Amino acid sequence: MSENISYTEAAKFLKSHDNYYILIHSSPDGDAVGSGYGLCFALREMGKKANVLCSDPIPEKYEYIMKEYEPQKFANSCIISTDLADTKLLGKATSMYADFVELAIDHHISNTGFAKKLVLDGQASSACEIVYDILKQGELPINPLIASCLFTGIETDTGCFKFECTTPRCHEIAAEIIRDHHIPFASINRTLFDIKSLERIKLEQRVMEGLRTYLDGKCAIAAVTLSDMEITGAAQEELEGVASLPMCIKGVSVGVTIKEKEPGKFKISMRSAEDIDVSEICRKFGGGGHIRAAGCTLEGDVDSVRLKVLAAIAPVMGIDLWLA
Ligand SMILES: [Mn+2]
Repeated sequence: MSENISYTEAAKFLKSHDNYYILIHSSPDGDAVGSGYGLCFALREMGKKANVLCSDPIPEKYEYIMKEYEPQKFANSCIISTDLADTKLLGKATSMYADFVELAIDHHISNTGFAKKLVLDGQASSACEIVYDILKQGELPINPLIASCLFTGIETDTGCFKFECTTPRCHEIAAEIIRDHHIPFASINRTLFDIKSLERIKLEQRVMEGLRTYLDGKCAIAAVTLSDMEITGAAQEELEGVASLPMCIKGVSVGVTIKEKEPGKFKISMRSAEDIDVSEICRKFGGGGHIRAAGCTLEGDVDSVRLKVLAAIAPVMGIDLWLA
């Protein structure tokens, strides 16, 4: 198990080493990208060497971050992670570092304690929020580029300050960032939340067409198969946010998205609007996450996976699946 350390201890740790590899989870989202690269740029500002390692390509929309990044060459690195709850999420290309993580910075209460030291705040909206406060409390550098990175993760993990995890602190940090660093927030917002590729729009159309409600209309399930991806030409990294589509339907309190990752292997994303703890449901399938956003992996075909998921959700909602 990890030793829990404070933000100031984490800042001290970051000052005390020279070369860093920063691990983030595969299928990187805004918080993984923002916290990983934000921390990387801060370490470089401190005169350290640092690279971010991710098993998957970084989605194109984060180009405003990636255009500032070149990998550096160095040896003997100290391995740290951000936004990584479990080393199982590392993916193939970085899984060899799983047992060597010195410091994890995370906001998932489900963090498995894989790192020697852990900064964990389950109340924080995002890993970016924690990285920001570590940098602030440790008086470490924050420049407009670092601020843009950290703003990104706070925005994406709070769904633009809409989700339950949004706190006064999120708004305070956003305010500090806008006041002190003059980041181009309007253009970042448009890039993150408004602009979609034509392929993604076509994929959304297909997903919406296949969207069905169950359990008295309280549960909605959407599926994205490999053939949907092929027909529309959408790339895997363009799937971010698809998981929120089933929740758009009035009356739905659990939204499920079934994404085929490889033939017969499905990533399940669950979202809930009310007091239903979807992380509890996902844990039954070996997954985890937050109360209102969680995930797991299931094998089979779309229909059998759909049934498995429904069978797990129905009792939690107090509905008999066979009568619904
Ligand atoms: Mn996160």
